[in-house]
Amino acid sequence: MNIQLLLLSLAVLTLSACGGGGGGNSSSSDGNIETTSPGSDNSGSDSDNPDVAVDNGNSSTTPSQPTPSQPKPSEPTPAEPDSINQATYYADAIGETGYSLKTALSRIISLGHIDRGYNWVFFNANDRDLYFENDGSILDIYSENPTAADPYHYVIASDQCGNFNSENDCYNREHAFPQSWFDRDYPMRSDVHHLFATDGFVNSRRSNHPYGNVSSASWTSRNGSKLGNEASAQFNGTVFEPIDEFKGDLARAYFYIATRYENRIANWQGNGTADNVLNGTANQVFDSWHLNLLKAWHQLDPVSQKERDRNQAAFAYQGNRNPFVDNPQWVNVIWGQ
Ligand SMILES: [Ca+2]
Ligand SMILES: [Ca+2]
Ligand SMILES: [Ca+2]
Repeated sequence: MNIQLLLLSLAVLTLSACGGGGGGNSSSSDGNIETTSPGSDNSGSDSDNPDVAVDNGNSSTTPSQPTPSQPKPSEPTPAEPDSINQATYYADAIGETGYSLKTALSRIISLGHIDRGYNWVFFNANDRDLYFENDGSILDIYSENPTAADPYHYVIASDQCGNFNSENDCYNREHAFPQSWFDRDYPMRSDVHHLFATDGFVNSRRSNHPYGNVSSASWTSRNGSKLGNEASAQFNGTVFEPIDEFKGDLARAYFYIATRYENRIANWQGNGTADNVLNGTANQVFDSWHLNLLKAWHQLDPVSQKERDRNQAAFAYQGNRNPFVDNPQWVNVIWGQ
């Protein structure tokens, strides 16, 4: 235990010491938002921080890059350091409830957050299938089939987008909370807690539509992710519905965004189509229809080992955690039943 705590501390110190690469300076303010050309995600901005790509590669505490078909490491599991962090990392939030808890958590997860820049390092190291096929291929929430063979697989790095015209052309990075909703600003744009490696084409179909429950699908991806009209009468518009396996993952990413960016998110309602899900407040943050949906998805799809591992890897990488992966009960403590 003590050795692992020491290693964690060293990891954070190491990240602090070499964190100069912050990518908030990219010149990619081209005005494009993710609704536009499919290839826009992989414009020049991806390669403008090569130094960041190098500096993380030799961190021994970042979950190492397993080669395909390598079994999951068995010795010090990520769950162990997690349990240490419960007592120390969240100490200042103990005793808080309601929106005061959210504010306390916001301070905690903002304090150590280092912007590592917009690059591929984290995704190629951590968005890997060690859970379903366990083959080390990209774990793509928009093409993974948890109960059967996947429709296609992506090889790390070599299958990065690239241009695409259909599914299975290449993978890029999905901003679960669309970039246009925070004006493509940093550190949100590079915050790995809401970024996921996904098929480029499905990503472009999702566009900046809110996540929601589809009543009847106008389009369905090969793993069953759907595009169509929202089923709830509270929202009249097109939504994107991921498969059940990843609904909770995405809901908890949204609760993270609401908490980490509590001091900014009330001002985002006018950005792009953000008004579809945001209510312009710093406390509730979301419109009721969307809050109810996120809470329902959070219950439907509880925290999995994949999320715990990814949260630990994100902590090692950018220095902060998703509190709702560590403490799922805090969703109700903050936003009510
Ligand atoms: Ca898979
Ligand atoms: Ca599968
Ligand atoms: Ca899940």
